[in-house]
Amino acid sequence: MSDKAAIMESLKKAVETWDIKLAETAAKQALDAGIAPGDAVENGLGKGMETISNLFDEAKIFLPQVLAASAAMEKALSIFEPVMTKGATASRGTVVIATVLGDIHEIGKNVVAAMLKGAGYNVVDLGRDVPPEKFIEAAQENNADVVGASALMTTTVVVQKDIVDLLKEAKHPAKTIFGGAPASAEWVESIGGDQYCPSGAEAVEMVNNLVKG
Ligand code: B12
Repeated sequence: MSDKAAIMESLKKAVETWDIKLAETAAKQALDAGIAPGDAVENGLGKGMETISNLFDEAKIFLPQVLAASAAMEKALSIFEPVMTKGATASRGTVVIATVLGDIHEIGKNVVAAMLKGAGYNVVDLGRDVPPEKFIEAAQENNADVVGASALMTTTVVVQKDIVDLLKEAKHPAKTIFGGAPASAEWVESIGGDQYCPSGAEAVEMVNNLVKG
């Protein structure tokens, strides 16, 4: 196995075995080996989280293990984040982003926020469990070009529609981009949103297109 493949495997394994120490060392190794943080997140840590999702779906593991796996992923992300956001000039536009009301899943949103910062966007991250009104207030206060919202549950994805409706009501020109497991291109189209985004890897290009278009 090449060094890179071995490091990717360690990142995956760190999440799968909720090994915070391994997450830390593998993340540092990835940076030393010149692996792009986005690549490490999507193809290393992200693959580990896929395993965790599947095991959870199959009831082979339970919430405490998912939480532990999340902690390992967050440790590695905390090492990648400064590198991902370094050199950002914050001149390409402003993106307001958060996880919607009732939903505390924030790993995916954090990955996307870091990638957008790294690509030179001014990112206003409102956190998680954020009411739709707050997205609109932040869009107005910051003259946002794009509003992004993450929802990971079938019960919370409906809040994405409230965001579109409230932006229209406020006549705010920001474009919208939505992600998370229960969202889809069809869903985003049905609520009058502008873009569905399935992964962090595609987020920057999609936001670039929204800002241009
Ligand atoms: C990790 C996890 C947790 C962690 C979250 C830790 C944290 N700090 O975020 C913890 C343990 C806390 C948790 C709690 C719960 N969870 Co949970 N969780 C997951 C799990 C396994 C993985 C999510 C994840 O982090 N993935 C990794 C990231 C990198 O991927 P991602 O989120 O998909 O994001 C990427 C893309 O989707 C996209 N994207 C996402 N959002 C956005 C937004 C924008 C703007 C853009 C551009 C792109 C984008 O880009 C991201 C980066 O690549 C999912 C399973 C799944 N399939 O999603 C269940 C899952 C979402 N959870 C679920 C449930 C039910 C819960 C709980 C209700 C459990 C409980 N009984 O308490 C609670 C939720 C409480 C609440 N009110 O929110 C269910 C939801 C089912 C449903 N109804 O739809 C799932 C689907 C598991 C399952 N199969 O049952 N969970």
